[in-house]
Amino acid sequence: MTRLIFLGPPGAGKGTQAKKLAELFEIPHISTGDILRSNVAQQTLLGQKAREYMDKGELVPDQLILDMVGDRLSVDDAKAGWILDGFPRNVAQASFLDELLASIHQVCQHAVNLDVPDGILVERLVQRGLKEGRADDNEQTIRRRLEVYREQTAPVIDYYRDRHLLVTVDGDRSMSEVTADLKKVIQS
Ligand code: B4P
Repeated sequence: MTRLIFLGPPGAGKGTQAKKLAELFEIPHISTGDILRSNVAQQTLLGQKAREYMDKGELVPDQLILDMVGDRLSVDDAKAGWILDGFPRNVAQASFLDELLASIHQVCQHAVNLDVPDGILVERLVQRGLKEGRADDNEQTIRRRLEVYREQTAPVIDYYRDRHLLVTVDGDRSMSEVTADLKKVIQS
């Protein structure tokens, strides 16, 4: 069964690839960033609280994220598999996920690390900011998101390496080349 975690810095292509693969394998694409942005757009209480962190490029506090993920993984469609995109983003979230999966008798197949050099990441996100007007895609916030990634999210890579679940894929290639490699990972 396909149950994947997508790791990698902001702009590495997690959202782009997770969407494509979830469609191909007919499983839900669970993006904590998308869920948060939809809460911000609908001005829910969660959205109002999350927005101040997102706009600064900081992680939204764990207590707001963990229930959100627990609720989403308990929806019926997630029984057929899932791709988690943007979660876990720190070691506390990773260990929460371990406990959650054990409690619902599921295991993760792989944690995929999409590897892309910093210069390319900034370029991609600045371009998206110009095109889509996302509030956190301006250069100052992008630099902070990269710092937060190095401080808090990069240790999650070691967490999954230690558990022999880590697969690293070169994300600095065309979208279709990256997709082809990820398909191989899923089918391995
Ligand atoms: P996310 O929504 O997860 O955003 P992201 O890390 O910037 O990556 P995204 O998936 O959008 O970009 P992608 O790489 O696909 O997080 C946003 C914010 O939400 C965080 O800063 C945080 O505040 C909060 N948050 C989310 N999850 C959280 C959690 N678990 N805990 C706490 N806070 C959380 O693509 C980027 C661009 O590159 C696109 O324009 C795309 O078209 C382009 N691109 C992709 N692949 C390419 C390729 N191969 N070649 C050229 N361009 C490519």
